[in-house]
Amino acid sequence: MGVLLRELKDGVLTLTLNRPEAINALTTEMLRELGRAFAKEAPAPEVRVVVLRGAGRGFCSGQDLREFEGQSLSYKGHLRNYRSVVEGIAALEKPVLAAIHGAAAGAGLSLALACDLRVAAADALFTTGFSKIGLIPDAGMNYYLPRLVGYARAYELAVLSPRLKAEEALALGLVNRVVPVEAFEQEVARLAAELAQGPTKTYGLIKRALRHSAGATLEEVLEYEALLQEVAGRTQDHKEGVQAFYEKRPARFQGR
Ligand code: T3D
Repeated sequence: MGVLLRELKDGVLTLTLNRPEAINALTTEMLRELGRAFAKEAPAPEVRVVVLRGAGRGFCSGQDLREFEGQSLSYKGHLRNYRSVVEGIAALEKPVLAAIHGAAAGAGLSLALACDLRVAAADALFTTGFSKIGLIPDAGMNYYLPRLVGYARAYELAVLSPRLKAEEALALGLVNRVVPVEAFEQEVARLAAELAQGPTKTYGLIKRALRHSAGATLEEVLEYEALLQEVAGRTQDHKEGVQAFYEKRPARFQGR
């Protein structure tokens, strides 16, 4: 079996990091496969949501610290592999859901933060980890962490690198929801199915609008949202949503 498992079912592409013996520590091979999956496989029309998760007892322990043992590493070159994944997630106009159980550490946490939504099992454990080995956060954590939790908390998490339990991560806004361990699989499947049956094209436009707002003025946001609404307002799903409202029934979205 490969280091990245893929399963496509009912519009849900599940990508599973598969090195459970090292809590799915990330290798170059794994990152390249992930980059390819987000750039080449996830954009296919039959995919309507992507779930990123880990095999075995955790989500991801970050960069495999044994991969470059004894070598002098070019970080600039090495981090390009992370960049492709993080940019791939951001560019994908579909929801990307991180399903986190067990540990999410270092660049594993960075990847989870780069996703659009995070569901955590009650046994999840979060740590930035980088400073514990004398590194600064990377793989996009410097972008996402302060945006999610604010500067002071991001600084504290990056510098002191505490181990946070799932409920603490929820209180900080690092994850969207925490689910009991025994209900985790079911809740991930339920949420993924809900997203896969949604107005996919519109979800993509929502992602674009929200991401654009991070670096824009109010005037630019108002301008851009009007532009995107021109597109959303012409989708089949908008028509269907309004029709379903008139007919007092649930909408049947086709994702276009
Ligand atoms: O250098 C660069 O490439 C630059 C890029 C850096 C990006 C980063 O991600 S830096 C941060 C790297 N990650 C870490 O520092 C986290 C290291 N791991 C841990 O702190 C803990 O393992 C966990 C909190 C994730 C889980 O703890 P626990 O007690 O549940 O498991 P464990 O016993 O520590 O680990 C189980 C096995 O996984 C163990 O292997 P063994 O002894 O059974 O053969 C352990 O060595 C291995 N493992 C865990 N994390 C990594 C790893 N192997 C390689 N790389 C890892 N990151």
